[in-house]
Amino acid sequence: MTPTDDPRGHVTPALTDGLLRALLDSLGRSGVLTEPDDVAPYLTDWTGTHHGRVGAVLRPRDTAQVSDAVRLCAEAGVAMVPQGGNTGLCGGATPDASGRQVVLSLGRLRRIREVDPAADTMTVEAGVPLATAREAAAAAGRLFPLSMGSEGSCTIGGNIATNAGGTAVLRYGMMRELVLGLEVVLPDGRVWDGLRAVRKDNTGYDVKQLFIGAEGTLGVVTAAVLRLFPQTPCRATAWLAPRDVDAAVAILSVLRERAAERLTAYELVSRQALDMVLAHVPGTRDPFRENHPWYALVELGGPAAAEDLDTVLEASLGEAFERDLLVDAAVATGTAQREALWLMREGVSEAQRSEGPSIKHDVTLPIGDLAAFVADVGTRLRALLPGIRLVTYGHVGDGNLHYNLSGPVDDPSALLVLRDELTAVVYERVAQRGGSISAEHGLGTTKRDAAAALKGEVELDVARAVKGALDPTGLMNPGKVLLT
Ligand code: FAD
Ligand code: 2HG
Ligand code: ZN
Repeated sequence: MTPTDDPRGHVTPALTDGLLRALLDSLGRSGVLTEPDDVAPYLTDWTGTHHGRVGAVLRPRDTAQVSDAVRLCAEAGVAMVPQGGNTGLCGGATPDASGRQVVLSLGRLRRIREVDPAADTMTVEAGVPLATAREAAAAAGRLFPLSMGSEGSCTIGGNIATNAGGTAVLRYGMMRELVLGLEVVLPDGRVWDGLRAVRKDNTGYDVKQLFIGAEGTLGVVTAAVLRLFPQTPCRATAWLAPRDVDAAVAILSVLRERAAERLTAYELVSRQALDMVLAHVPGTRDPFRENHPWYALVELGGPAAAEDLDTVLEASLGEAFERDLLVDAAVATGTAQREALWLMREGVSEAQRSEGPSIKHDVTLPIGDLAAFVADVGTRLRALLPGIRLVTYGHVGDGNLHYNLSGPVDDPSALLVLRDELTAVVYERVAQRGGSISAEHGLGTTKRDAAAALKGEVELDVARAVKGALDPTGLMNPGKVLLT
């Protein structure tokens, strides 16, 4: 045995011929990939910055095969990296560089097991893409509200493992609030059938919550019971130019007061972010004649019989203009315009990726602190790296900013030289205000150590105790979330 690149120097054996034969017997030829071309798509993340190697990629078809694969790997001492759609932004689904781990892809667990519109629940397997789950709910006349730019590729299992957020959290909450029950393969291969579909269940520890947001470090999610909601076929959507970030926050209060639970999304986009979208995302066009420093996307949604949403939106925007919070507004008049406005928001990640290296910060702060954060931190970052591009956007209604950085246009790579200094400025301010350095993307490897530094020993002890109890040999996604 030779050491892996596990930061603690843990030693894991390579895949033996015997293990590979046993895996082939259980999963079949299409369930075990070893050829370089076949495994390549599983080895690099969406950002293109995390790369790994593997002994094999395992592609079980159902829960029984996941259980077999996990048991066989656990008995052989081989570390496993669960992977769904591979859209995660923190390196959590990428294997290490040793070539001794396996990726356990859930991509073939794609069954919608049941949709129960009367009970407002849906039971789906982990590899179902989020968009497919939403479509299945819609076909039954219901809404599964989780929504994000990656929904065509990310999976329900990945959404659960990362406790994903997205653009509808304001109204429906994060994935944690949308899960009623789980089926999980534990690190020793046993299956926990916790597919309960009831809303009230106070029978001791809420075990499912341990696996939500654990980023595959405690077990493999194979299926889930999800909550459904009434559909919101009526929408009113507008692209706003608030006077500044404080005004954007004040407009949110106006919208909350007037639209109440019909407010489904409230997103912020800086001019820098919009410039990148307009440059790289086909079909986007600035609806305003003049440039503004900040934009907000607002959407109200409700059932067909609801009071006219347009009227509520217009009244809210009218008040915002009167109070001098709003400089300009464009209200979508139909589906095509609505989709065009959403593209300007959801295209930012892709557009920024086209502009070279970036540093992603996914922070939450008390919402009243956002304006001061943006002003102060921006000044300090510009002093450290003149020409730095602050690609600020995100779910302002949740106090969650994607405070992303790109390097100067004439030297984009200069950013990475100063990565630690720039990040320290952001994290220092987040810590001062009691915020979080990962609002919705998780920790993976990129934020693992920074999060540990911000947490006290007591909290870390609790986390290590949970990990040690469920995964005593440390083979389930080692090195992610926390070092044991
Ligand atoms: P992967 O990337 O495959 O895995 C992510 C983590 O979950 C890894 O640690 C992996 O080991 C673990 N995992 C995956 N499946 C399982 C399983 N079945 N059991 C146990 N562990 C598992 N995120 C947001 O929260 N909000 C957004 O608005 C948002 N927008 C995005 C937009 C774009 C363009 C992109 C590229 C990403 C975006 N993301 C967003 C991030 C990402 O899509 C989410 O984190 C998503 O939940 C990851 O799902 P996945 O299936 O791709 O998981
Ligand atoms: C979003 O809200 C996503 O668009 C992606 O969470 C953020 O790419 C990012 O940094
Ligand atoms: Zn986001």
